[in-house]
Amino acid sequence: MAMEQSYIMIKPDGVQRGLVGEIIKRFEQRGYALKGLKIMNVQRHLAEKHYEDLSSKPFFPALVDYIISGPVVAMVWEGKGVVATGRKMIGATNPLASEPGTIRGDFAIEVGRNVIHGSDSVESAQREIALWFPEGVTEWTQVAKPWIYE
Ligand code: DAT
Ligand code: MG
Repeated sequence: MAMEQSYIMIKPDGVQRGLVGEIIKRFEQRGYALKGLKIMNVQRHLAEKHYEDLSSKPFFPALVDYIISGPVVAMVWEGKGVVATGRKMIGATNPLASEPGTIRGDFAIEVGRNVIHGSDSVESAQREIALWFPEGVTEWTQVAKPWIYE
């Protein structure tokens, strides 16, 4: 059975602030496997599509402007429970409500500059991975798996 995957994206503020290594480190150390990784400038239509469920919200235009304001790091991480656990590692949407120890709780203050995106369900993860990685992701086997999974 294929392992669960999540779409994780370091937003422009996270890239500009030099948090890429720190964030990758946390997912690697947890035991998850990196299957897709690229830095890219985001076209407006891609940002709008990614957040299409929020298009009626008053903050939608500012959200899209923020996502296209600089390069993002788009990633696919794989492993047991990665969607829900990734969300826990990321913290609450509003960083002021994020627990210390989470990425937003350690590195952010404002909801409009909250450093990182993580898929909120397995279904959204599949949609987002198809959207951001239409070329597909890298197939490789994590040989450390028997030391991470029983
Ligand atoms: P999350 O990123 O935690 O999945 P979301 O999907 O509800 O949160 O919203 C997507 C992004 O939109 C979020 O990371 C920051 C922005 N956002 C959400 N709620 C907001 C609000 N009330 N005011 C301003 N920006 C908001
Ligand atoms: Mg969301």
